[in-house]
Amino acid sequence: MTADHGGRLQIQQFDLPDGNVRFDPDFLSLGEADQCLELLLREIDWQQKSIKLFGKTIPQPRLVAWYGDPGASYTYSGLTWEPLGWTEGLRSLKSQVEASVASMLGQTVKFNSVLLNLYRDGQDSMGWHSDDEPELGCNPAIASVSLGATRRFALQHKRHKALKQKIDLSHGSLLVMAGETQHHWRHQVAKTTKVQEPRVNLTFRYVIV
Ligand SMILES: O=C(O)CCC(=O)C(=O)O
Ligand SMILES: [Mn+2]
Repeated sequence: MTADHGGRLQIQQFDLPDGNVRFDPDFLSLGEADQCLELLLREIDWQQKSIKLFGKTIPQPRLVAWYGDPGASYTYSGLTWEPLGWTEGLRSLKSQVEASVASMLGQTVKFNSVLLNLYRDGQDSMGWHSDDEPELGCNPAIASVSLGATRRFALQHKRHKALKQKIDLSHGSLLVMAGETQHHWRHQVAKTTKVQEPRVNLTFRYVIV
């Protein structure tokens, strides 16, 4: 990654076969990111849900919340979420994300919902998966904003398992996955003993209603 003339780090585009993944480490300024994190920790209705895995009910290793337009419900791991209404902060972040994603991908993008994850410390995690639920449509653009502790995001090609990419998702960064990425790649945020601080991640999505 190199700095451009404004001292700003450039948007990174990863050379992933069958995928389209871009990363802007400077999406939010430090002040904006700090303010946003503080607001979300305070005002989001964080919940710990349980999921069924191999017949056992276990609590998810993180707190979650789902916000969006009325009717933008979402089902994953056997859980169906009805959205809470947009807060002022989430609505304004959504507009900022839509504008950045449009310039990164060179196409208009609209989101109608956001999944929020709160990783309380390094022991909270998200296992391997693709964002390939039917309500996201065929080639969804997913925009992921990270706040707080830096956590490592790992991508692995589904068929060619030696193909991998690691991206450290830092405070105020924006990661975009588009095109066929969800068909061919899975991703995770693994546990780590190195992180003690919380991290909030928001994935803006368009669900077909
Ligand atoms: O926390 C992250 O960076 C990943 C979140 C994610 O993959 C998801 O919400 O589907
Ligand atoms: Mn995901």
